[in-house]
Amino acid sequence: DHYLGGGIQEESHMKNHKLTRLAALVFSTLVWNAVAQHKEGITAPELNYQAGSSPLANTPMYQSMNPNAPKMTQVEFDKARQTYFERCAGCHGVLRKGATGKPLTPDLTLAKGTDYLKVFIAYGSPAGMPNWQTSGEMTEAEVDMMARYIQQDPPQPPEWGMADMKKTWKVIVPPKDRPTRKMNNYNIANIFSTTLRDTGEVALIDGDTKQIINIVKTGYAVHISRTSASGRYLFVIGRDGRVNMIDLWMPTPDNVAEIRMGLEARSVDTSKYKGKEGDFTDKLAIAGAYWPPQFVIMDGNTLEPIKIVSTRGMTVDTQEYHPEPRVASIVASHFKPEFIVNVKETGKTLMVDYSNLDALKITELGSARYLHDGGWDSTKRYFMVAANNSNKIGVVDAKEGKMEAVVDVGKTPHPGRGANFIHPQFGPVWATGHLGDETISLIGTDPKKHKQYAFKEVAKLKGPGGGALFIKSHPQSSHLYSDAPLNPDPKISQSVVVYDIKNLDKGYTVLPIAEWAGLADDGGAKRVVQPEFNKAGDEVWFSVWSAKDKQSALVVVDDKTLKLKAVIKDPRIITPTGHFNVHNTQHDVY
Ligand code: DHE
Repeated sequence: DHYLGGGIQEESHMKNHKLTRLAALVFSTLVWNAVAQHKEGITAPELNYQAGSSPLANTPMYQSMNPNAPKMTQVEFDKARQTYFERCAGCHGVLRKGATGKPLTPDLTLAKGTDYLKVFIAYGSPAGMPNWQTSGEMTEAEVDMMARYIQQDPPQPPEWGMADMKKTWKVIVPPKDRPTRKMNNYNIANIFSTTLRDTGEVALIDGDTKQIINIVKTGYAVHISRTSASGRYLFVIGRDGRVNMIDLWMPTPDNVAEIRMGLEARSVDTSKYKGKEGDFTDKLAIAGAYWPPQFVIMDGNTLEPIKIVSTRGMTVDTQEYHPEPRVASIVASHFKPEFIVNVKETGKTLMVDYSNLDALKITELGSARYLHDGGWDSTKRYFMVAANNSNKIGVVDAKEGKMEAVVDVGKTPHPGRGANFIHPQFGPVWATGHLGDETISLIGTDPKKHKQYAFKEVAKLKGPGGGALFIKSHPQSSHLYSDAPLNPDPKISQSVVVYDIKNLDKGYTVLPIAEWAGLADDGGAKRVVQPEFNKAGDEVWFSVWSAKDKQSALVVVDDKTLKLKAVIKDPRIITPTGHFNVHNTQHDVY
């Protein structure tokens, strides 16, 4: 259970403590009300999202003792370190340099002292620090231990270089032994790769028949799947930095290569450029790590690591050194042989030219902190990336290699890859929902025919509440779907809203997805996550995500009628979260 996300963690930790749960609910509602109206501070959904457990909790680390820090026994230190990585690192950082949460380095904490820090940990703060003691999550003794721990020097997890990567690199089926043509009858362009988060697997599901084709072992707490440029290979990354490469041409699609490229990671993609500078279809893969802060470029056929690049460096605004700038979203440019690598803590977008890995050229663009997720506009020229702590969307022009604009949006934008559609008045727009408020921001993306609206927030739609993670549309659809799995109200987190693109003023329709799943009444959270279209663009798939020991499902909705089309239930579908349609992921259709 160490790797459960914040939201689900809340569910399983508290099931035996009804009172505690009530207190936590009251607290989250209070915090929500206190901060939702302001752009400062963090709301309960944001906290639930970011305070996920780090896989570094069990990694041996180098530790120096600070003679000025309060005494701790080795046992206390080890226990506190584990708690820190399970509960605190997501917000405060591995080296405690701060991100969503405040920096907690000894130069700051020693001056505050144990008593002050204990009050803060026990009671929390309106800016979003949880009340660990009064919510019943930590005892007074644990709070005291954590207050002493954060005055010690932060233990440093190990680096992970070429030799470590090579040791974990496996070519399960070498290219010469792989099929030379598709050896199955699946319509592979319509396969869905569904994350089974807590079993460390993906389910490959036939989008036509809705049958499970295979359950493939991957890294644990799998994060995303991406399709290679040809559509033949799937790349999957786990939170533990394990990359799996799945060949969809095999009689039963399965792993053909694997590597661990870091100790903690979230992003992977493959080269997509084909043009006058060469054909890089399926040639290279790239993965980005949270720890160590680095990305690696690999052979696209075998995952052999070729080039590792550190992201440590200066921040975009104050130009201070940051020792752990995590790699967030990565996309492959269609305009140039480039990967676009977004670095969280430095607030920089790196355009990595992969045409000559012996003379690597990187164009560094500064936008805002902390870069997270994003997607292309409909022309795939502009990459729209959320700078979540700054409440902004950075617009990267992949053709010209420059920052086109930085657009103010709502509180803590979280687009996933966002949604593109033609707005009746503003022309082509790209949309994002928000974790921190109930709005959906529409940004104009057509500088040619709709210049006055281009790269400005042209409208805000009102949704049911914050806690939104993913939004989706499709060129064949006239609907816009938005989830809110982290909203504290189960009525909202267990449903999605749909807007009629031609009639946006009419507001939204609610689809009770979790109810439609018809799951057992087992108290599971049943959070509805991530709308994803099939290849034809006439069906939308959703995960109904409950804890590991509860029933979950996938629900398929008919896009034209907005009626239930199918429910996929199977004992193997455990903690489904993201699901990625091969065709739409291959061609960046969203
Ligand atoms: Fe994600 C995308 C990081 C929690 C499901 N998530 C991403 C990306 C990053 C990221 C950097 C962009 C990858 C890219 O495009 O290359 N996610 C993080 C975190 O750091 C965070 C906040 C905490 C953590 O501990 O991991 C986090 N993410 C979650 C969840 O709790 C979610 C809902 C469930 C889960 O599986 O863990 C979740 N994240 C997703 C999904 C995507 C994603 C489904 C891909 C969206 C897409 O459409 O491409």
